[in-house]
Amino acid sequence: MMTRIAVIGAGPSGLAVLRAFESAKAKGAEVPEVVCYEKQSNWGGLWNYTWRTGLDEFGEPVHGSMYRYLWSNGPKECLEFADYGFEEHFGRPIPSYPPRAVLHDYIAGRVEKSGVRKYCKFNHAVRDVEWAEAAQKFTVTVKDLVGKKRISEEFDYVFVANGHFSTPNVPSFEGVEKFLGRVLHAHDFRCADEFAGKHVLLIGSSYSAEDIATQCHKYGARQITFSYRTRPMGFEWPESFSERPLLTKVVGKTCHFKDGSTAEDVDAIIFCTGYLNHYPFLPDDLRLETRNRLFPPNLYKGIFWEKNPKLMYIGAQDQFYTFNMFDAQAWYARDVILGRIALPDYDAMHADSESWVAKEEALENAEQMIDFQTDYVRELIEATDYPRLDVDMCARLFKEWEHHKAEGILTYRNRSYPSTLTGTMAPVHHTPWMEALDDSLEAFLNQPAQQAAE
Ligand code: FAD
Ligand code: NA7
Repeated sequence: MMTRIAVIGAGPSGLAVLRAFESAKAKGAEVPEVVCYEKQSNWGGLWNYTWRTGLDEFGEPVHGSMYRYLWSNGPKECLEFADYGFEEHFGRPIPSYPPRAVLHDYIAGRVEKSGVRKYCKFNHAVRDVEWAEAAQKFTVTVKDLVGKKRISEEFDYVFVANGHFSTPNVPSFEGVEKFLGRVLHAHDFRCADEFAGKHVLLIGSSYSAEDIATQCHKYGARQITFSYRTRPMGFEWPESFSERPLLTKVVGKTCHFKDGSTAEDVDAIIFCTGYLNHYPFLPDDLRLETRNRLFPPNLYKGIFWEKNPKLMYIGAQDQFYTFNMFDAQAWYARDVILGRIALPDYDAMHADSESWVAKEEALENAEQMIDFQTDYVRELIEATDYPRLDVDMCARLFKEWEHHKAEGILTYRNRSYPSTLTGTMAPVHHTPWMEALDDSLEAFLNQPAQQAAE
């Protein structure tokens, strides 16, 4: 019987797996049958925007954590697919920080072109994965949400690609239950306009806090207060912003912080406290348990579940690199399945991943973290026929991006970077980010011809 592979999720990670096998097939390899189960009605993962929060039309937890007006928070040049550049997709160079719809169009364009939609079963939510040692098979049980039936099928390999920025991590704080305003997690944030004229408290000091706050400011929030657990972000914020240590209690509309200071008249509290790696369909002995980190333990090459490497995780780590790292992982895993790369035994795999974990634990700053993930991606790419990706140039651009953020948290998105594939410098966007209120694909691509050529 033909080897069968299940992929859970058709976000950028799951789609990387489909694309990897299709690429081998196009070069004449015999490839296994691949079935990709996706609980949403379309592909693109988080980039597939939904206005819904809470439960969806089928009573399933809403996957989407992205919001209106979301623009890429890193240069697109650092995530460019090595086998499908932005210039190829859009027919011309485009600016470096595209809004969500533009990136969704790019992700979809590549897979549409390679004809892999036929492998996707949309509106199918994976409920359970079981491993039978004797038969050496997985049984994957799925709910067909439209057909309203449960289906079980057998597979030789399973890819877990369900993303890990969807299930919110929500701590609690004294008095929050009596707060006289709106309380939500970043996962449920959709539209900054709601907070025009308001004083917003954001708990957390990472990407979500930074981006949701600057968005609220852009769309008219009156005042922004951040509350950090470990350290402040330290950007040069506009005057209406302040950073405070951790929230200790909420009394009415007043928030108290660890240093004894208070924020008055708070209208909304947004928990930007990150997400849980959540795999409710996996049994205890196959399930990764980790916080959000650059090298989760027990995953050989950041991919293979060491106790049963027929189960693979794509995109389970924290990410500087995204789309092209998922590709690098997918190509590597594909080559293991195709017998082109041999896995060592458990002890050797575990020793290898432990050495990465130890290196990760010694990292002290963002530049070191960028270099760490660059080395990781390089190691994967060098082992396969994934088209050449200049990871040293990616690392350089990531570091420039960090500097540009430090120079201006409201202006860094006005910057341009060269493509690592073609060397072409991205054109400057026609409107500075703070003034670009329309995030549609049409508005973004409506770049005056003369400016585009400059
Ligand atoms: P996801 O995109 O989360 O896709 C997972 C897919 O699995 C989804 O389609 C989901 O419906 C499906 N799924 C989940 N559970 C099941 C199930 N049980 N059965 C079937 N299907 C299931 N990255 C960048 O590069 N640039 C950015 O600017 C950027 N901004 C971000 C902003 C926000 C607010 C967030 C939350 C993330 C951002 N990211 C950004 C990171 C983002 O996680 C990656 O770009 C990318 O989407 C990860 O891809 P993925 O396929 O691993 O996960
Ligand atoms: P991250 O990057 O995982 O950051 C989570 C933040 O939440 C981080 O600042 C944490 O503080 C903070 N946190 C976590 N638990 C708590 C508690 N209990 N109290 C206070 N603060 C807490 O998640 P993000 O949502 O910002 O980013 C995830 C993705 O979304 C990313 O890829 C972006 O591009 C968008 P810490 O520093 O650990 O003390």
